[in-house]
Amino acid sequence: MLGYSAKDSNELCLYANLICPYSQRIVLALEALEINYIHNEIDFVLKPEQFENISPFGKVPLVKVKSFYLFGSMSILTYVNTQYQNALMPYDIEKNALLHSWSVAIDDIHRSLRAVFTEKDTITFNECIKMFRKQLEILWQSPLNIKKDSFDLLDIYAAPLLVLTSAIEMLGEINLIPDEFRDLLSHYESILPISTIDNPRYRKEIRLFLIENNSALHQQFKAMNC
Ligand SMILES: N[C@@H](CCC(=O)N[C@@H](CS)C(=O)NCC(=O)O)C(=O)O
Repeated sequence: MLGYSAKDSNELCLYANLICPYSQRIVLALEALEINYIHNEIDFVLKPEQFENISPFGKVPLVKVKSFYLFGSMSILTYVNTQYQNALMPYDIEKNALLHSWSVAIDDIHRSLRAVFTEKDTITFNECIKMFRKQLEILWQSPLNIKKDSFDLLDIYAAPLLVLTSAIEMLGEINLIPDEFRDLLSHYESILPISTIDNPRYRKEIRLFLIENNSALHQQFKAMNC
């Protein structure tokens, strides 16, 4: 725990959804910094009209800071990090630039995971899995060295991806995570001060998505659109 207490924490208001990995990044950062915030859970199927008015693309996460709304997990994390003395990532021009490159790559890997999730054709599905695993292997070679004991912004980007992948893998009985990631995954699960990681509801919801195609959550995943 880094032990920050925000002077203006009461003003921070998060619009998020528990199953959205981008929202989980923000929750991770806020919890790591012990920043108080107001959580508004957004239903993807029944989005509140008021939310559509404040979110330019109707997506979560969205954060209200003072009098403005910030969207896009990357922008929100950058803001939070700079606001709290770079506690999640010491300021260093080259390192920050590299982090940016790798965080964009992680977003691409999320898109590949979604393809694995949604592909119906067996041959294309197998190709998607191959591509996804290859991308994770490349991520493992990240010059920012993802295999470390501490916890910083790169972990915040990578953790929700790995945890979602692991849940899909476990419940869908497919092998998605290269072996070298196994320790890191347990590491994330053990050190991250976040309810989502161990949250039985999170795992249950993914199970419902995979097993009960008619579940309300299935509708949420279909509407998740990320
Ligand atoms: N690039 C955005 C992606 C956000 C995103 O795709 N959010 C999805 C959920 S994971 C969403 O809100 N989908 C609802 C919609 O598009 O209607 C970020 O990093 O925050």
